[in-house]
Amino acid sequence: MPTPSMEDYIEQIYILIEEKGYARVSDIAEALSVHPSSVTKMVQKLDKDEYLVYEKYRGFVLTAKGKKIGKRLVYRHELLEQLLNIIGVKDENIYHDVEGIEHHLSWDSIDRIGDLVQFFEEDHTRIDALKEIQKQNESED
Ligand SMILES: [Mn+2]
Repeated sequence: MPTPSMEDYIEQIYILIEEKGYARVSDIAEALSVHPSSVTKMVQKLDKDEYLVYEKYRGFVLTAKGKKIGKRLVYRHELLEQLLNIIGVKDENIYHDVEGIEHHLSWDSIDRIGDLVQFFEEDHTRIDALKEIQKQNESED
Protein backbone atom coordinates (compact mmCIF):
# COMPACT_ATOMS: atom_id res chain seq x y z
CA MET A 1 0.00 0.00 0.00
CA PRO A 2 1.33 3.46 -0.85
CA THR A 3 1.92 5.92 2.01
CA PRO A 4 -0.09 9.20 2.09
CA SER A 5 2.81 11.03 0.49
CA MET A 6 3.17 8.42 -2.25
CA GLU A 7 -0.57 8.70 -2.84
CA ASP A 8 -0.28 12.46 -3.39
CA TYR A 9 2.42 11.89 -6.00
CA ILE A 10 0.60 9.09 -7.81
CA GLU A 11 -2.59 11.19 -7.83
CA GLN A 12 -0.84 14.25 -9.28
CA ILE A 13 1.15 12.25 -11.83
CA TYR A 14 -2.08 10.59 -12.96
CA ILE A 15 -3.78 14.00 -13.36
CA LEU A 16 -0.79 15.48 -15.24
CA ILE A 17 -0.63 12.55 -17.66
CA GLU A 18 -4.40 12.77 -18.25
CA GLU A 19 -4.19 16.51 -18.92
CA LYS A 20 -0.88 16.88 -20.74
CA GLY A 21 0.10 13.39 -21.77
CA TYR A 22 3.27 13.44 -19.69
CA ALA A 23 4.59 14.32 -16.23
CA ARG A 24 7.95 15.98 -15.78
CA VAL A 25 9.78 16.51 -12.49
CA SER A 26 9.20 20.27 -12.75
CA ASP A 27 5.45 19.83 -13.35
CA ILE A 28 5.10 17.46 -10.40
CA ALA A 29 7.11 19.78 -8.15
CA GLU A 30 4.89 22.71 -9.10
CA ALA A 31 1.64 20.75 -8.67
CA LEU A 32 2.62 19.58 -5.19
CA SER A 33 4.52 22.75 -4.15
CA VAL A 34 7.66 20.78 -3.33
CA HIS A 35 11.31 21.03 -4.31
CA PRO A 36 12.33 19.15 -7.49
CA SER A 37 14.86 17.13 -5.46
CA SER A 38 11.99 15.73 -3.36
CA VAL A 39 10.24 14.71 -6.57
CA THR A 40 13.34 12.92 -7.84
CA LYS A 41 13.63 11.02 -4.57
CA MET A 42 9.97 10.00 -4.52
CA VAL A 43 9.94 9.04 -8.17
CA GLN A 44 12.81 6.64 -7.48
CA LYS A 45 10.78 5.04 -4.71
CA LEU A 46 7.67 4.81 -6.91
CA ASP A 47 9.79 3.25 -9.63
CA LYS A 48 11.20 0.70 -7.18
CA ASP A 49 7.67 -0.17 -6.00
CA GLU A 50 6.55 -0.51 -9.63
CA TYR A 51 4.03 2.33 -9.76
CA LEU A 52 5.85 4.02 -12.62
CA VAL A 53 8.78 3.68 -14.98
CA TYR A 54 11.03 6.27 -16.52
CA GLU A 55 11.05 6.30 -20.29
CA LYS A 56 13.53 8.37 -22.24
CA TYR A 57 11.72 11.14 -24.22
CA ARG A 58 8.32 10.40 -22.60
CA GLY A 59 9.28 10.98 -18.99
CA PHE A 60 7.40 9.17 -16.28
CA VAL A 61 4.82 6.65 -17.32
CA LEU A 62 2.53 4.94 -14.84
CA THR A 63 2.53 1.16 -14.86
CA ALA A 64 -0.80 -0.71 -14.96
CA LYS A 65 -0.60 -0.87 -11.15
CA GLY A 66 0.14 2.87 -10.94
CA LYS A 67 -2.71 3.74 -13.31
CA LYS A 68 -5.20 1.62 -11.42
CA ILE A 69 -4.40 3.22 -8.07
CA GLY A 70 -4.09 6.70 -9.66
CA LYS A 71 -7.58 6.42 -11.06
CA ARG A 72 -8.98 5.38 -7.67
CA LEU A 73 -7.15 8.23 -5.90
CA VAL A 74 -8.59 10.80 -8.29
CA TYR A 75 -12.06 9.28 -7.86
CA ARG A 76 -11.66 9.42 -4.08
CA HIS A 77 -10.61 13.08 -4.17
CA GLU A 78 -13.51 14.04 -6.43
CA LEU A 79 -16.04 12.06 -4.38
CA LEU A 80 -14.97 13.77 -1.16
CA GLU A 81 -15.20 17.18 -2.83
CA GLN A 82 -18.70 16.26 -3.98
CA LEU A 83 -19.67 15.22 -0.45
CA LEU A 84 -18.41 18.43 1.15
CA ASN A 85 -20.14 20.45 -1.54
CA ILE A 86 -23.45 18.65 -0.99
CA ILE A 87 -23.35 19.10 2.78
CA GLY A 88 -22.81 22.82 2.33
CA VAL A 89 -19.12 23.32 3.10
CA LYS A 90 -17.91 26.68 1.75
CA ASP A 91 -16.06 26.45 -1.61
CA GLU A 92 -12.92 28.02 -0.18
CA ASN A 93 -12.56 25.19 2.38
CA ILE A 94 -13.28 22.22 0.17
CA TYR A 95 -9.95 21.52 -1.55
CA HIS A 96 -7.85 21.96 1.58
CA ASP A 97 -10.18 19.83 3.70
CA VAL A 98 -10.21 17.02 1.16
CA GLU A 99 -6.40 17.07 1.02
CA GLY A 100 -6.44 16.72 4.80
CA ILE A 101 -8.79 13.74 5.06
CA GLU A 102 -8.45 11.75 1.85
CA HIS A 103 -5.54 9.58 2.98
CA HIS A 104 -7.11 8.64 6.28
CA LEU A 105 -10.27 6.84 5.23
CA SER A 106 -10.59 3.14 4.44
CA TRP A 107 -11.97 2.11 1.05
CA ASP A 108 -14.96 0.81 3.02
CA SER A 109 -15.71 4.36 4.18
CA ILE A 110 -15.12 5.72 0.67
CA ASP A 111 -17.64 3.26 -0.77
CA ARG A 112 -20.21 4.15 1.90
CA ILE A 113 -19.66 7.86 1.19
CA GLY A 114 -20.28 6.97 -2.46
CA ASP A 115 -23.66 5.57 -1.40
CA LEU A 116 -24.40 8.72 0.57
CA VAL A 117 -23.55 11.04 -2.31
CA GLN A 118 -25.78 8.91 -4.54
CA PHE A 119 -28.55 9.12 -1.93
CA PHE A 120 -28.48 12.93 -2.13
CA GLU A 121 -27.96 13.13 -5.90
CA GLU A 122 -30.88 10.84 -6.69
CA ASP A 123 -33.37 13.09 -4.94
CA HIS A 124 -32.52 16.74 -4.39
CA THR A 125 -35.35 17.18 -1.88
CA ARG A 126 -32.96 15.32 0.45
CA ILE A 127 -30.41 18.11 0.00
CA ASP A 128 -33.16 20.65 0.67
CA ALA A 129 -34.14 18.79 3.86
CA LEU A 130 -30.51 18.97 5.03
CA LYS A 131 -30.40 22.71 4.25
CA GLU A 132 -33.52 23.16 6.38
CA ILE A 133 -31.74 21.59 9.37
CA GLN A 134 -28.71 23.79 8.74
CA LYS A 135 -30.89 26.87 8.68
CA GLN A 136 -32.46 25.90 12.02
CA ASN A 137 -29.05 25.24 13.57
CA GLU A 138 -27.73 28.59 12.36
CA SER A 139 -30.66 30.47 13.87
CA GLU A 140 -29.95 28.79 17.22
CA ASP A 141 -26.31 29.94 17.28
MN1 LIG B 1 -5.99 14.98 -3.45
